[in-house]
Amino acid sequence: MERTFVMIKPDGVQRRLVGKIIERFEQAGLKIVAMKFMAVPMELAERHYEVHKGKPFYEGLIKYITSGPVVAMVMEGENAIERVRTLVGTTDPQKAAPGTIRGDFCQHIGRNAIHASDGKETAEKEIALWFGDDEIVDYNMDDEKWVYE
Ligand code: IDP
Ligand code: MG
Repeated sequence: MERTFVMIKPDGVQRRLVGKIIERFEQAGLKIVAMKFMAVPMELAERHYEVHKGKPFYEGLIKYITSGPVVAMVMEGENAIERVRTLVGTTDPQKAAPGTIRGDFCQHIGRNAIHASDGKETAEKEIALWFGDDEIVDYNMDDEKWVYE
């Protein structure tokens, strides 16, 4: 089982898409193991998007992500990192496939509603950045024997 960090960005919250977005992951058989609704402190935003520092969209990105509350989550499942990225769709919603979250709900690369970790190392780093160990819940999902062979 793999874990990945997922965040519904401020536009997702403001556009009342929280329920619809979470539903996609539940439908796909992913398991929520952590979740919180929060404003993003500037320092956390800067650390989260550290790799983009210096890029032309960086300042706007930090402004965007700190502009309103977000929903931060950890999802668990087989191959969860790649699975979640597939469900989310490509960065630019104009190029995102229909059926993906960004493809179905968004129009612009600067307002793409959701973040998901892009690899094993990033997932580990982001989960530790956003959640304390005591905020991640280990539990058995009752339908697991029907979701996995
Ligand atoms: P990702 O979210 O699909 O992993 P990244 O390339 O890691 O995409 O970029 C992080 C975030 O920065 C994007 O989700 C998007 O919000 C923002 N971003 C990336 N490129 C642009 C751009 O060209 N204009 C505006 N915002 C951008
Ligand atoms: Mg990224």
